[in-house]
Amino acid sequence: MTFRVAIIGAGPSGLAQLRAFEAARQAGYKDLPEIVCYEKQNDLGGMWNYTWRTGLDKNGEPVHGSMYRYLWSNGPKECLEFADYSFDEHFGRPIPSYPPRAVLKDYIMGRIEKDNLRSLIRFECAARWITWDEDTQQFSVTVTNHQTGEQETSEFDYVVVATGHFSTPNVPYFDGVEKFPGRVLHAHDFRDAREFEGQDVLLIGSSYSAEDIGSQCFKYGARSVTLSHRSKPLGFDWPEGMEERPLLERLDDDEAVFSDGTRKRIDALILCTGYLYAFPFLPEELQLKTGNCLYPDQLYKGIVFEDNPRLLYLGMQDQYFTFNMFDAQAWFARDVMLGRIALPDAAARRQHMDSWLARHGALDGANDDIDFQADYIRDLMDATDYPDFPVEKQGALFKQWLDDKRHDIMGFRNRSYCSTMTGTQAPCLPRPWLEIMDDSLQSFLKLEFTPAQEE
Ligand code: FAD
Ligand code: NA7
Repeated sequence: MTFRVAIIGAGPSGLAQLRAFEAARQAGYKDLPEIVCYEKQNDLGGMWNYTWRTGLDKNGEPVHGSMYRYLWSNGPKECLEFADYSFDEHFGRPIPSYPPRAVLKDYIMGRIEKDNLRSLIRFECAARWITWDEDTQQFSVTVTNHQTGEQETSEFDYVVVATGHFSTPNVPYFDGVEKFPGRVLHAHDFRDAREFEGQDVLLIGSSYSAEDIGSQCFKYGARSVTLSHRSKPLGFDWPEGMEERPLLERLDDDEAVFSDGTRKRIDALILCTGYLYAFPFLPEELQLKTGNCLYPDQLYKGIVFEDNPRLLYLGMQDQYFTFNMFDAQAWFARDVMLGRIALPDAAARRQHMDSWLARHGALDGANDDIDFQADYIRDLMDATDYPDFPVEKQGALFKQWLDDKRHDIMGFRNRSYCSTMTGTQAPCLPRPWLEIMDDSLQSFLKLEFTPAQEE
């Protein structure tokens, strides 16, 4: 009898799951499940589906999107390329290594449209509540269908949670914030750097969001950008007008007071303080509980939920690798659901998780992190027929990327890399990234890319 799979979310992870089953269909696999993918937005692409909205969406659902205008890929596209759908295939010619958001969204959508997978997605259907019935061995999935205004409940044998984890903001409190006269927002609600033109902006945090939103504000004309860190500074050689300070201690009217006693007048405060994992549609016993890390506990192979192996999570790791890691996970999850990969018993799964967690605990720095995530992907890939790709070479590109950033934080996006999938050397942008203000797909594709220079 056909079994049923619910996928929650049509971002890159959920789409990878759809694509994995489609690849199985095209390869002639028998006994494929009936699949329904529920997506609360009105289009696919997840984070890459830009929205100007903040707060609640038109249906009253929390806005998922944390991406902003003028966002360009923060890592080389060669490290996220799908093994079964290259950039060359999609664009028909080589493009530079750091494309803007709309270009990457176009690439993600291309693979899905090619296979006509859109029809499997139920848009504007927000997962509301999911329960597991021990007797029937099925999940009951209730969604609010905002197109009809009705709640719908259906039964499924497997649930794949692919709802991302960079959407629910972590918002710490700082003394004096309620009397601060300027704008206070979390990175989740940041949309357009031009809003801060001519302003003195303070960002809290020292990770990707602080680095990139700070750079955006600088690029689009902020008077000054100050980055305040809790643990350690980003440590880049920032251009004049950008600086790092220790943690914000309090706000004294429009002055920020830092833990070293220094002060700075500011116009706006942007909290780049990360995100919380949130699964409000799951009962507590099915919720993954973790902070942002490379190997969340409770997930065998980083995917299969410990207490209920019919529940699968995709994309829950902190991410160097993204799209092709989600693919490797989705192919593995698919083969678990198809019974092609037999799960070991609970004790063996626990032991396996413990061994990876021990290794995770011993990681020492970004290069180790990259190797760890590459090994994780290799482990998954070796278990399925996802097209083998040189993930270790992509790891080497990531290490090069780290060096490029250290060398020139405002110029690293001018660099170009060679695709490990096709061997294509990416061309360069015709002008430095810092001077290209328009990030639309149309204007990007009209740029006259220049051949990469020999090193
Ligand atoms: P998401 O893309 O977050 O998609 C989750 C989907 O689930 C969404 O469509 C959402 O609407 C849906 N959903 C959520 N709740 C429900 C519900 N209850 N019911 C139904 N549907 C639901 N990665 C890179 O590779 N390069 C980058 O340059 C890069 N930049 C980033 C910049 C920002 C600001 C952020 C926040 C992330 C960035 N990332 C980047 C990482 C990004 O998260 C991944 O590339 C990717 O989008 C993760 O895919 P996902 O499908 O796991 O999650
Ligand atoms: P991250 O990578 O989870 O980083 C969160 C940052 O916020 C990190 O530097 C934290 O400091 C800092 N933080 C968290 N809580 C606080 C408090 N209370 N006070 C001060 N600083 C705090 O999230 P990002 O948003 O940067 O990146 C997430 C994704 O978005 C990523 O994949 C990008 O591609 C885009 P810590 O270093 O822990 O001391």
